Amino acid sequence: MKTALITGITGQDGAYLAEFLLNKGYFVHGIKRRSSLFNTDRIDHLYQDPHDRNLHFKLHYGDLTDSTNLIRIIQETKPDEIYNLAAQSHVKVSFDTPEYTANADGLGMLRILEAVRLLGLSETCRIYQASTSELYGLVQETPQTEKTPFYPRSPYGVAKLYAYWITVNYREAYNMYACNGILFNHESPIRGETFVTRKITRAAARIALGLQQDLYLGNLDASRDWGHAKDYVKAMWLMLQQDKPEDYVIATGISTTVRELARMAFAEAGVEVEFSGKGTQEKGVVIDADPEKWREMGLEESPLRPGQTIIRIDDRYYRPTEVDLLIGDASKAREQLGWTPEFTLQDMVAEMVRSDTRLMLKDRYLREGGFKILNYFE
Ligand code: NDP
Ligand code: GDR
Repeated sequence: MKTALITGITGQDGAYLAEFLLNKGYFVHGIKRRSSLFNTDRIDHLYQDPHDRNLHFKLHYGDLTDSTNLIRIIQETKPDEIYNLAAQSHVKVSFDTPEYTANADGLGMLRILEAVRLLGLSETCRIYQASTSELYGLVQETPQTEKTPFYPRSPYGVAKLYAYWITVNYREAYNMYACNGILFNHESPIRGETFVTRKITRAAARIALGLQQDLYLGNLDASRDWGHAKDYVKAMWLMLQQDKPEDYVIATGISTTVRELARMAFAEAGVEVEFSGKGTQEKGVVIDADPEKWREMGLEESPLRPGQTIIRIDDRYYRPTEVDLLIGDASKAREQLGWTPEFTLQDMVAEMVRSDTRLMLKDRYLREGGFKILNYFE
């Protein structure tokens, strides 16, 4: 049985990858951070009692900023494969916490590589680094490939640039099997709520149900190559199953603006939106609401009226330096790994809106049934 160690197992990709590897018969170890509230929602369905004789899944407390703890976990678990997914992964937040982001996202990978090397596991342990299309930053060429020059535009991107190069350096210096997956944006119903896709699908569900009045966004002109996390974790695994370690771009090859994504998500929730105005004055206004959709949601009539403004701009969501356009060319992954995405953006947005609508309906039923959200101080 192969053994994998996943850092960042409580995150979106960690959860999908853990499930994927368990289905392939791996023993999966994961590193989770200690927090004052439970942070394992995304992997609770995979949890196994440590006393289970057929144990395949085990969590360890740890942090990428703590090398002694990483050394201990790697020594104890002796993994065949390490997937380094842990990171302070929010680009905007990295401008507020640049030093921490550099420590976790940049030096974190160095700590893992050094631990593997010092423990004498270089020949048996294969390592994946979660690199990112944010490395490209300021547009140099499109579509972006493994050969496109990097020009990161945020503390997050710069930290990930260090992790990218230290992975390449350890591969060349010590002959380690270490790969960078340069993954473009990928999303899912379990995406963090402050990333723009999930922020929009969640708001579309809430606004269509009358639980929220409006949605504030930042730069609607930014364009991203959005795929589905389920497709992308498969590519991570494929990269570690090759004869030679290499770096690969993983992307769909289609780029869509935030504005268009918002239009798609609201349409999935049965609300037709039209945008007008420029810059921070731009607005998304309701044109129509689909009666079939609002009846499906158990509403007698839509809470929305044509002409109502439901999307507004708040410049607090703008970044000091923006990445305007990402569009990836995954030809190398297609040819060498045999990887192609199965989900379209439309499929994914529909899945996310459906999932958020179910979550919001639950919320509404609880309120209507007189059950309040638990308030510790009441
Ligand atoms: P998430 O933000 O959903 O998950 C990040 C994970 O890292 C969480 O488990 C988080 O723990 C953990 N983590 C954060 N800081 C530390 C730390 N100091 N020590 C240990 N664990 C830590 O990210 P995704 O799943 O979306 O992304 C996975 C990786 O892929 C990240 O490295 C990200 O930068 C990278 N990436 C993501 C892309 C995307 O579009 N999703 C695209 C390209 C790269 P907790 O749950 O406690 O917060
Ligand atoms: P990104 O994802 O920065 O590409 O990083 P995010 O969803 O945060 O932003 C995408 C684009 O949308 C614009 N935007 C907004 N973004 C957020 N979060 N909130 C808003 O209200 C908003 N309005 C407009 C942003 O300016 C940006 O242009 C993600 C992360 O998962 C990284 O970890 C990963 O490396 C990259 O994708 C690839």
